[in-house]
Amino acid sequence: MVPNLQIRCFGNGSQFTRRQFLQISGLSSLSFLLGGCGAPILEDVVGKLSEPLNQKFEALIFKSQKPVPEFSQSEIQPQALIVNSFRGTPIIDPAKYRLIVDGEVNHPLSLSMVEIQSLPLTSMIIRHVCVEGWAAIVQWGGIRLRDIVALAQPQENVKYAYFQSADGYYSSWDIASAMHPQTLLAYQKNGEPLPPDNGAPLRLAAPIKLGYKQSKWVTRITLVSHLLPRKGYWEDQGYEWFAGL
Ligand SMILES: Nc1nc2c(c(=O)[nH]1)N[C@H]1C(S)=C(S)[C@@H](COP(=O)(O)O)O[C@H]1N2
Ligand SMILES: [Mo]
Repeated sequence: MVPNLQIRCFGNGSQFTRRQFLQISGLSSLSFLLGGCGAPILEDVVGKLSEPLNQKFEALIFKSQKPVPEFSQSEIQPQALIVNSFRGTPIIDPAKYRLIVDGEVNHPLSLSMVEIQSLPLTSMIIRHVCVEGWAAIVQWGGIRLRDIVALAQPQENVKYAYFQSADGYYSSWDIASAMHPQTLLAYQKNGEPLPPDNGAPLRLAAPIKLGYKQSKWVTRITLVSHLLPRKGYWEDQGYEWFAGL
């Protein structure tokens, strides 16, 4: 199924086994799928990991990006997250939903929620901050965006990620922020399945950017080397593009 068990580590000449690489990159629980003879639904996707990531993205993943301190369970504010949607809640059939990952990548992806939910789950309790003057401590559960990006095999020159949403919303991020270990594509909120109003089936969640960068109902991620003229729904109306916290 996966013939290439060695991944060459650029730069220092050392080699990682496939299992070591998956552990380091946070994809360790995929490794059971590699040897299993059951029904590995991610067989096609996981097979792509047999190829080395390019040097730039290996550096982004291996370099320690400073994690933002998280809150405790008792600090969650279940009522504080105000639904903020510019155009209401789009109707999405989770069975038909696909997340498209394309652009300057070697392996464009089209992933179902079943596939996404078989990837390692990360949970974090962070503060969501909206420029309109409110904040909420929320627990988000989902997959690290960096794991999805790695599966798509981005080309070396990729510098930005564009996010398109089912309601017509759009935004763009610098690639370093997108690869941060606490940047998630979330499908859980406060331990429950993500409600439609909060972006189900899949939304961005991260403690490093303001609320308007955290696109709900994400349907397409496009990885590119240049920032396009349309930067984001709010960004194009004068809101700051980087919007870091
Ligand atoms: N697709 C989409 N994503 C969006 C928005 C939106 O209107 N559409 N609003 C943004 C803003 S301004 C904020 S503060 C958060 C609010 O998330 P919530 O509705 O889950 O509280 O979603 C962000 N993501
Ligand atoms: Mo917001």
